[in-house]
Amino acid sequence: MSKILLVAAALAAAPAIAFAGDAQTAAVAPTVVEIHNLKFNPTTLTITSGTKVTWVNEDSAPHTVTDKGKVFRSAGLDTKDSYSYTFESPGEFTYICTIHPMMVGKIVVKPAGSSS
Ligand SMILES: [Cu+2]
Repeated sequence: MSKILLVAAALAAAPAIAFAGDAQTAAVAPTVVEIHNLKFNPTTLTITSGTKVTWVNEDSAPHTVTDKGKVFRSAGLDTKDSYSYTFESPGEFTYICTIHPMMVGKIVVKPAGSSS
């Protein structure tokens, strides 16, 4: 039985328990949110504080990245335009595209070094 299979089985068995302990160090969180087909991908991105997130518009339509709490806000992004924001403080940030308000995304910022 390989270690990888055991880890995968453990993760599948407990998806609600966020990466406790050493499991977190092995995973490199993506810090790019693609905007494609009128969706933010990933829709919810979990990072640690101090992480810079970059949104890239892969659609032909223009989009914005607009925090509902007004912490961050992009200009209009045309195709292939990008916008970056560095999250210094923990919290949950729900954002939308103001041009297509049904587009909703979320950034969850955990305290840095909170794994132990
Ligand atoms: Cu949009």
